[in-house]
Amino acid sequence: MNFQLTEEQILIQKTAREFADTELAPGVVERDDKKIWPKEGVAKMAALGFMGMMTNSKWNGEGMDTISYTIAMEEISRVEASAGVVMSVNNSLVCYLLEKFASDHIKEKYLKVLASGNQLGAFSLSEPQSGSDASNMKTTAQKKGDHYLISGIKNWVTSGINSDYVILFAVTEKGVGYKGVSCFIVEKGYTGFEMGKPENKLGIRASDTCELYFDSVKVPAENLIGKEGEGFKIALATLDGGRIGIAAQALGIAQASLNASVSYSKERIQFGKPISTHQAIQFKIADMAMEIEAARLLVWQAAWKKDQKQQYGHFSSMAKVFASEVAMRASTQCVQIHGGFGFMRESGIERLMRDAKITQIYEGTSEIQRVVIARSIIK
Ligand code: COS
Repeated sequence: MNFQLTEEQILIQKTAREFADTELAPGVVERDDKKIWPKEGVAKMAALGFMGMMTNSKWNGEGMDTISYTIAMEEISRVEASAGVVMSVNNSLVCYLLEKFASDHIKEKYLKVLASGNQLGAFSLSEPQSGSDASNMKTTAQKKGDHYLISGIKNWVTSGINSDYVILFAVTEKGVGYKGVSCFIVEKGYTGFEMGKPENKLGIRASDTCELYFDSVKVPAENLIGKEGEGFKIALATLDGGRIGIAAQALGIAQASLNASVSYSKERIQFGKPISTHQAIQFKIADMAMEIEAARLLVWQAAWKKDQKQQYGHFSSMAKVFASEVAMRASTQCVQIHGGFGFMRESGIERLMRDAKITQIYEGTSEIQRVVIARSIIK
């Protein structure tokens, strides 16, 4: 067993850390407050190769391992979780899915521009009535010769507004449950495809989330990914990897909470001495540090198992549920340590707590992760 990062992984960590601190940190509180999409940050992440990190260089990706991806995700999300989720969706829900399941024609046409970060992808599974019960969708895709006609509504789509292409799941055969779900790639310009208004969210406010409306949208049959009826398994297999990215995002938020808590507690004087010398604060910091180390090991283990091509689905669920709960606890304690100052918008501290919350919800709630974990154990 070797806990040492490789030279390449250390370089990625350094690059992502410096980039986040110098390029993302300025304006992060304002972007959150005013819901300003991190356009320049995303463009620079693309230039650094962060938008298609695990995709093979044949398809314009960087061909890196999943551990490198989690390291970069942690560093980006430590500073701006909104930029982190844009990166995460493009890497692990869009590029990964296309590389693993799509035809070479689709890879040539879409994956190359997505993995290079020149264009951006979104992943659209949930609907108003189907979140955790994901196969219970109503969006339909009817085959008509050389194309499909797609109709329905999708919601909570991250990057729904700023993306160029959307991975879309729709029912091609009714009455057969998950076996009737198929996967497509859909272009923004297609007639009948409209976006809703940006949602007003608790956290990750600089990222965009919206509903998508499909009114008899004509999608070429060649845009089907995999075979008809394989869509649900494609979605779940993709989410197995996506959840590692969200776990790494949660880890970044937790680490930011610890860093801020340590530096503030050394400066803040109460009862004649820095609050870091009070045991009440020390115990909070000790708990945060301990839990973050444990979360990081779970995240890296899940990533390692994926790279080793071992069964990793329930390990990614463990990493996500644990890291997201650690992020929630650490960010709440961080606000507590900062007291009244931490409760103020301009402090940038309460943002950590608001951003942490979504990591317990998207790409499968903590409850769903526990279902996945329990099923893998009680077989
Ligand atoms: N990868 C590939 N296939 C998988 C899989 C995975 N990780 N997990 C399950 N499957 C397969 C099953 O083996 C089954 O196929 P067979 O009948 O051939 O064996 C099929 O998929 C259906 O599985 P299952 O019966 O377990 O489906 P359920 O409806 O019970 O759903 C959960 C399972 C709840 C785990 C799933 O619906 C889920 O993850 N929901 C959350 C969705 C989500 O994350 N939404 C967020 C949207 S993205 S922001």
